Amino acid sequence: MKLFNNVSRLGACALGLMLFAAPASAAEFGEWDVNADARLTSEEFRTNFEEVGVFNAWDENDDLGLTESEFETGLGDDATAFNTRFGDNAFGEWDVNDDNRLSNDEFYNGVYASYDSDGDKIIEEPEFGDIGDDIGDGGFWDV
Ligand SMILES: [Ca+2]
Ligand SMILES: [Ca+2]
Ligand SMILES: [Ca+2]
Ligand SMILES: [Ca+2]
Repeated sequence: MKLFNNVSRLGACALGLMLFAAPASAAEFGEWDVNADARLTSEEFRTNFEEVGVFNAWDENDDLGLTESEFETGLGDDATAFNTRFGDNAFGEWDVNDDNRLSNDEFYNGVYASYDSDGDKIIEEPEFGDIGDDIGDGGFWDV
């Protein structure tokens, strides 16, 4: 019985260390997946990605639209990493109505579709892995 207690205490201790080791700022799939069904819908994605604050930070004149120039300024030095991930015409592809301006909806839908690499309208955990990296320190969504 004593041995069992010691073993379970060790287990709890290891679990505590693992939780402690996870960087607090990294985006966690489990936290974004509000209803815990292992699928991120576009609504779950948008709610959480809005909190990251990219769109508002990039929208310099606060008109709720991103011009190509605001978009490029927002990316800054991260443009190369961004283009490697999404191709060099993401702005054009996301601008669905071709008015050379990304609305809120166009931006979030475009970002969501870009991470949904198998195109099934759901972000699964493997697809989410890139989001965590991109939001983290030095990632292109690090605002
Ligand atoms: Ca979900
Ligand atoms: Ca703007
Ligand atoms: Ca547009
Ligand atoms: Ca998917």
